[in-house]
Amino acid sequence: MARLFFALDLPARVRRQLLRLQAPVPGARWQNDAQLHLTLLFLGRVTEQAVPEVCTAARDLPVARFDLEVRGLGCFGRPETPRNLWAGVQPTAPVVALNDALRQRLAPLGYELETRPFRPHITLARFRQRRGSVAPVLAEHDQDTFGPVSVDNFVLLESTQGPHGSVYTVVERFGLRN
Ligand code: 2AM
Repeated sequence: MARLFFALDLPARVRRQLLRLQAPVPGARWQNDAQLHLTLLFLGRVTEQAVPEVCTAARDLPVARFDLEVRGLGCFGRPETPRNLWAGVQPTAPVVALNDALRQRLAPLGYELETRPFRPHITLARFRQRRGSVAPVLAEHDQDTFGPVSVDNFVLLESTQGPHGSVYTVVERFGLRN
């Protein structure tokens, strides 16, 4: 079994800007450089035999390349007891369209896809026990911009557990239309 999800990776200069936010917040497990990404569609556990059909389904999507800006911060949960601190992207519409296109291709294969509305975000820190407040980080940085992203491809990533948290490995990279 492989734990798989589709994602956008981010240019080094954007990752560098995001990593500068790291501050000593109690309970925070900050994502490292190699862990920063934007999840497009989470599949969960997929058998090794099914990986080729997942890749086939994601090839040649009818979606054109687009430009984004990584901008703004938010959290899931209340700022005083967050689950997750994240950076946003603008505009969100092309990312939502890419999520839709992937869902249309993957749903017929029988994967149980997330039913909650898709909210594009880049997780910056996770909070194990919901004890650290991100209110000061939000107050200082929630209007910050972290740089442009020219999106001409996306990836299927496999997630495994390493000694320092999740390790993501590219299974396949998929181009978008010009
Ligand atoms: P998160 O960053 O909001 O936690 C690898 O775990 C990636 O898949 C992460 O970006 C994570 O989102 C996302 N993910 C994990 N479990 C998920 C689920 N059940 N539904 C949607 N996305 C999920």
